[in-house]
Amino acid sequence: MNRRRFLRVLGAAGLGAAAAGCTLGRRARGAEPARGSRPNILFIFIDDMGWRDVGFQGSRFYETPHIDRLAAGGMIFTDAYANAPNCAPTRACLMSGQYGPRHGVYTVGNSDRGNAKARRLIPIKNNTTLPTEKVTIAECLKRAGYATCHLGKWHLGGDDPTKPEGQGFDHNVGGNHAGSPRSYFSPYRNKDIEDGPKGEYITDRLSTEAIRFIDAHRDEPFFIYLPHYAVHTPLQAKKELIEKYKNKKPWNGQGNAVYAAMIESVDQGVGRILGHLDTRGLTEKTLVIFFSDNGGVGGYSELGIQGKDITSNRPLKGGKGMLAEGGIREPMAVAWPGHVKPGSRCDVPVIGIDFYPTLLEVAGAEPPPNQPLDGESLVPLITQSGDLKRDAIFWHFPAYLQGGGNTWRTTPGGVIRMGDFKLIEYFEDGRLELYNLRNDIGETTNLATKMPEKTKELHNRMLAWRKELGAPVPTEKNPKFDPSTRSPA
Ligand SMILES: [Ca+2]
Repeated sequence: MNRRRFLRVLGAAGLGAAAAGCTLGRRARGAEPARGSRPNILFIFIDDMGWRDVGFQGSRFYETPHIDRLAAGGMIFTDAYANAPNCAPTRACLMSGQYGPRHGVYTVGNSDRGNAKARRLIPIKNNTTLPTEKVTIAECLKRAGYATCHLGKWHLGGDDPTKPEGQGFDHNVGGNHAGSPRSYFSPYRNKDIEDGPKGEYITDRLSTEAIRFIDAHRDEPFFIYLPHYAVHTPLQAKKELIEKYKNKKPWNGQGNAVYAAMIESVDQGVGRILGHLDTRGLTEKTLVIFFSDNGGVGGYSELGIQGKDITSNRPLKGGKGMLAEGGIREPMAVAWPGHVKPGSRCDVPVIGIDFYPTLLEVAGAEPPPNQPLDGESLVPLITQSGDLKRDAIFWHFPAYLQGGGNTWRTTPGGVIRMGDFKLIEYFEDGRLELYNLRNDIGETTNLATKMPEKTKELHNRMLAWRKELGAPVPTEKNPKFDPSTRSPA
């Protein structure tokens, strides 16, 4: 950390601070990057969990005491982002360490979703599997001597060699091309997980599988990637937990008892796994990451988008499928005793592709030789020993995601976050939206016309990035477009 930044950080006070930085307290003892010490890695990855869906992000409806304890024991990232507003592209970026234009996984399924007559453009074709020539983070860790384990939702290919087993995972339970479980209760009707006793709950089962893997590999470094099927639809939870929330007073737009029970099952599993690491004396040797793949399903009705609100990401705007903060900002915490200071917070913008170089660094593993990595290691941030080098992070979403009827969660667009500012460009008409997230986290005031120079600065930076990556922008008009389906932009 340079002196100027250090002084700014000293003057900051956590969430809502005037300058971005990682702060609170002194640096942890022995906080140098642990190259060569090879910690175990436990990556807990929740599906569709919103920024406000856990206690440590302020929810007073959902109860997540174990996740909150994990977060309190490490660093909370307030400005952590998924690489996309939906499942598969975020996962492709996470596994490859690359932005979407390098692997072509931009969205889930087809890029031309929704009513054809309401689409002005022909979107860019989407890849639905992660190309096998990509060297995944699991492959790198495996080569470095880690035992690798995938538990839950993969969503990047269902046939050999695109399944987890073909992409670097020694062990896979439940992972294939499915984006959601046919049933949360056994029998699961999923060929990649053996059914448990009738009525077994898959979230409990995946937590148990993590504990089994820990026991089988306690004497060697392990990488457990635990992408829970929870809390994606279908909304199915254990009866006794649903009861608990039925009469609880809703808070901030959060009030769905079944969803709350699904979150509590995740939390119980986190408690069991962390308790088991304790029992085995492995807590000090394990880096734990908690993260989600896109925003919570909600925030639509207040924007006139047809879709069912399950949760609320307020004060963030919108939810899953949108380029607004509600679609991409995620709850995130990192714990690593002796390296990450308990009770620390960081408001530097970070993004899913950063985990690949982060895990390489902590594991002392080599990067793949011919695969540019677009993220930056977060080790300087989590150990409070330095800054990131980049000036901005980007999203590229050249696809349509429908709401109901002729409404859209998003039309094709691109985003840049640079410092406190965020610029969204919609490709249909070149419309630009500029927000100052530092004082307008809810993206209520578009500053594009009020701040033309700032707008131009961010737009030019995003154009340069697109050029560098060869990011395809849809320009071809859709001959089926019927203007009567759309109000003028
Ligand atoms: Ca998701």
